[in-house]
Amino acid sequence: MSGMADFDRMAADIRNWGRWGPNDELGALNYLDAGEVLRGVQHVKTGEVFTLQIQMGRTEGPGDPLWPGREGIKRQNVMDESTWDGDGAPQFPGGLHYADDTAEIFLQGSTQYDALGHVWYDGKLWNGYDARSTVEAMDKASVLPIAEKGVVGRGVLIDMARHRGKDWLDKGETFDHEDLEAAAKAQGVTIEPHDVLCVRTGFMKYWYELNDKEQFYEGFNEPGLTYSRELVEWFKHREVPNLVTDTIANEVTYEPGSGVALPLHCALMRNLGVTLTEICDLEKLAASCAEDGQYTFLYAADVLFFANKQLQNVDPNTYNSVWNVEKWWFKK
Ligand code: UVW
Repeated sequence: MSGMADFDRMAADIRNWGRWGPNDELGALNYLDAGEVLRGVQHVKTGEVFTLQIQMGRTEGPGDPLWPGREGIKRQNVMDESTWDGDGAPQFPGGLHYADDTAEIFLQGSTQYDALGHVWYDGKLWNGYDARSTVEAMDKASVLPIAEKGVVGRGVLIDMARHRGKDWLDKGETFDHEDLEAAAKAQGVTIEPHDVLCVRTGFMKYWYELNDKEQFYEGFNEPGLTYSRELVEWFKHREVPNLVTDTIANEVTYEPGSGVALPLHCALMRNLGVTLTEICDLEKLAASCAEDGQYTFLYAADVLFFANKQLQNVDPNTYNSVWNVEKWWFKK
């Protein structure tokens, strides 16, 4: 494989375009129907809740992990108690004061759902939409349909780092569907059709514990899943709706054979309609799964309800345990 043209030839026939009609903007999230929500609920056993979103806008330590070229959040207070030090502050009957702040942020600069139209090649997005539909605002396959639907179903965690006896995988370290199956077997769990597939590499732990941006970005090449025709077929036949990881881009950055960057963004997102959720904190969830041996849970994510724009921050939560089902909330 020498480039995207060859890649296209190899994967062109493994597509879900048209499967949910010519106007579809949800792709494989269509698999997550009401029955799948109820299937997920069956895996709530203890009522523990794990927030998978990383903290945004950290100023201490290495800050927030970002894809190279993106900038961190710029937050500023526009109203606080000092606003009332001078004249001109708003006055309310009863003397109310309040604080407000604004933020300028790359919406890809924290835990995020990629809109299905986020990545493309050859002038076509998911379902065959014209790539020109992304100009200025994303008219097709934006994050809006994902926010309108919400993402709820059975989640399964595959802890690849733990499976390999490591705190985190190395830069450029790869694994594939067979490794996922082997890790699942070792964990005593089965990856079932329509599972929200969460994969821990430990790379977010590495980011925070290394606490050295220069070293982190040197030879930037995240660990992760790597492209093969068989792997793409596996995702298609397993009908995976959503891939969730603790890396910035959910796959090894450069496919080792060809050097092609992020081929799975194309093969899974653009061609199969698999939604990608990136920069998640899977540490506490993984520790809990290892402790009680339960690697399945109810997964629920609320995606920012933006008008037809790109890809947004989210707050994906998992619920791992029973009777307190009424405690789970889902906001969109
Ligand atoms: C790119 O868009 C390059 O990566 P990500 O999907 O991680 O935001």
